[in-house]
Amino acid sequence: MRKIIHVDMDCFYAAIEQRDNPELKGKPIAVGGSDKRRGVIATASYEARKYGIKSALATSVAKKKCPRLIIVPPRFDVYKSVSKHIREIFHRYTDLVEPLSLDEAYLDVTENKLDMKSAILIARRIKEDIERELNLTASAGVSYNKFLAKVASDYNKPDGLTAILPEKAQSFMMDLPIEKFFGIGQATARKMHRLRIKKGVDLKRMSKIELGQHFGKNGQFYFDIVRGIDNREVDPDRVTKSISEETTFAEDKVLESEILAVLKKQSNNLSAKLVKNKIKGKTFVLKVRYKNFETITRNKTIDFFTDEADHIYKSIEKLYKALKNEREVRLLGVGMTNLDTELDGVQLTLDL
Ligand code: DCP
Ligand code: MG
Repeated sequence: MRKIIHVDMDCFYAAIEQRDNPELKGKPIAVGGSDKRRGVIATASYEARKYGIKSALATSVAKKKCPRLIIVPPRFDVYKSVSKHIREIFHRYTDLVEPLSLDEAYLDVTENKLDMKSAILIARRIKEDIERELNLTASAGVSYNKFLAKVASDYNKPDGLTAILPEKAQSFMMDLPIEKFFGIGQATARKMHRLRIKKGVDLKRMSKIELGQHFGKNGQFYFDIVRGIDNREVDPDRVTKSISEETTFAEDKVLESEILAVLKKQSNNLSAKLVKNKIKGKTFVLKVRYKNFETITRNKTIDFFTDEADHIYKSIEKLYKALKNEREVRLLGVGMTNLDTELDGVQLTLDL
């Protein structure tokens, strides 16, 4: 039986800003772009979350929800250095650390550098290290696989420490809303709700065949996960899974010719990034955010890996034209996933 910990910092950017500026403590703050520049919120303090302020919300909308919200511009250098420090802390316990983003990571502590038996104790020590050395709090989850560890860290935020022991996993899962299941995003959740799947218990009633019919390959994964089965390993060499270019406009764009020109430029930039990092990919992603902040993505997979701007643009152009858009667009993005870095096991540090 493995011992997996998932650590996730609380209100990461916002907590750092409140730590470094006492005037912001106890107040509703959000880190993000200014409403004057059509910015969006990266994250919000707990005081602000009460008003429904959350990641990806347009700052202008956030200010309407909470007029005394304080908007703080991001300081990515500081977040990166904090991130580096927490990773150093993780590595005191194990080198099997798989970062998922700046503020979260999986650790496999089945065997660990301090020969500690209890993963719960290790999680507590990590939280204490973080608090003492960085004056920030993290939430941790402990279990026997990645999925359960992640669900556990989210269970009691902030400053939480939750363990899901094998004998408790089943009952825990039955009550879990399906939105919290790994890999189930908003669209899948809506589809599940239509099928009257609301919680783990409903999901477990579905046969493997039914799930396959409705959700394809992912159905198999959901079938396993609701039974507490997740054999994914903690992979310290996991590389970036996607790479993208995004632009938010100062003024909305409607003209197709103008939009395609932007997409072409983004395809060129993306290609340059891919070439620079010696990466190729085969799934192109188009992202469009409309004036009303509605955001859609469309993707297309080709059967070979490429880094060429022409290949990228040709697919992106088709995807865009298929939208038959006449709406005002505030943001465009071009991205690539299904990268060949997932094949060769070489760790890449991307400077994005
Ligand atoms: N972030 C972002 N845009 C998003 C989501 C997150 O820029 N759409 C950034 C800001 C967050 C950080 O990534 O501080 C970590 O993301 P989390 O989802 O872990 O959110 P928080 O750490 O802010 O809050 P929580 O306490 O819920 O983990
Ligand atoms: Mg976090």
